[in-house]
Amino acid sequence: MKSLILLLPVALLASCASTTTPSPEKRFKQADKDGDSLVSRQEATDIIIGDAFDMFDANGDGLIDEAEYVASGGDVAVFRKNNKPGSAGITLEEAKANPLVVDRFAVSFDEADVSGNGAVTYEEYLDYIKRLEAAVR
Ligand SMILES: [Ca+2]
Ligand SMILES: [Ca+2]
Repeated sequence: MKSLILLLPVALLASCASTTTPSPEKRFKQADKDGDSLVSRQEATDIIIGDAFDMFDANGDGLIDEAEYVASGGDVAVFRKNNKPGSAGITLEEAKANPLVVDRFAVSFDEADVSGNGAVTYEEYLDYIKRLEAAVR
C-alpha cells in the first residue's frame, strides 16, 4: 500500500535524526499542550502529524500540493485520491481528519506509551526517541 500514511513515518524518522530538531525537552513541552507533564494520544497525534505535514509542505503555505507531495516521494495517484476534487492541496485539518493517517500515528503512540496507560511521560518519550534513532542508524 503506497500512500501518504506510509510516507509520513519515514519523514518523521528523518526529522528525529536531524541536528536541527529542537531539544527533546522542548519538543515534549510543545506536545504537552495542557501542561500536565503527560502527552495524551490526542496531543501526540496533533504534533506528529503537524511535524510531518510541515515537512511535506515545502513552501509553508499550509497546503500540500501535488508537486510537493511528489517531490517528497509520494505517488500522484495516491495524492489525487486523498485530495478533495478541485482543491489545490491537502490542508493540515484534512490530514488530521483522515482516519488512515491518524491510525498510523496511533501505532507510534502505542510504541511510545510503554506502560499502556494512554499517556506518555517524558521518560517514555526519551526512551522512544532513543529507539527511533537506533532504528535509523
Ligand atoms: Ca498533556
Ligand atoms: Ca505548500
